[in-house]
Amino acid sequence: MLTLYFSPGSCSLASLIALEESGLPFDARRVNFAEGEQRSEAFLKINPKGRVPALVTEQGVITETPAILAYIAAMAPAAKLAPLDDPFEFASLQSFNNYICSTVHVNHAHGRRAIRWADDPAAHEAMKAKVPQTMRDSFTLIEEKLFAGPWVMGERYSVADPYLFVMTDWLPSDSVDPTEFPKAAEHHARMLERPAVQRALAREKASLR
Ligand SMILES: N[C@@H](CCC(=O)N[C@@H](CS)C(=O)NCC(=O)O)C(=O)O
Repeated sequence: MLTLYFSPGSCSLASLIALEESGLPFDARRVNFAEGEQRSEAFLKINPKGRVPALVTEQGVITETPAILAYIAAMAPAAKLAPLDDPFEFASLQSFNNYICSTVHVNHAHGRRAIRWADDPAAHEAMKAKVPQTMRDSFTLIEEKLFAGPWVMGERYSVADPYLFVMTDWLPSDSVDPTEFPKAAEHHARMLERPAVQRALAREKASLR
């Protein structure tokens, strides 16, 4: 049985949606950020990075969203969540997901976690002030060059879609209006209609009760 450690509203939602799409049996456990549980001794034994998502498998723990998403797709080939049999297409999917992980998510983190990169409060403010621009730059690239449509990779839905969904979901909190990016905004609305997305959001909500 797989166990996903997650926190509502965080990037772990992409992995939660992918698990819901996959049909794999899994358990989901909330890590309570408000209480700093991600830095607790017990959680650091699961993920020494002190972050979610972390996916516990029978072989060990997987961290980093692109790795978790690729693993879920590979473990559930019938769900067709990745082009597993085409090396170029698979690398293209990984390229998109790694861009989100290394750049888009990091842009966003500069607004909330600037303390990771500097000690000077003025530097924190400067990093925060830059977030709308860096998010806009990334979404312009996605909208104009990376998003094939109707799904991220084209005709076939893949694990890139929940990942983009989460980033689009964050835009208002980064002071960016998602409607500036019509393809991403329409994709976000279409994602909300998927039963797997609704189940993942319901799980997040239930975990807060
Ligand atoms: N590169 C990692 C980033 C994971 C990450 O930064 N997760 C955030 C939530 S979106 C987190 O756990 N933050 C807790 C903290 O910084 O204390 C991934 O893509 O999985």
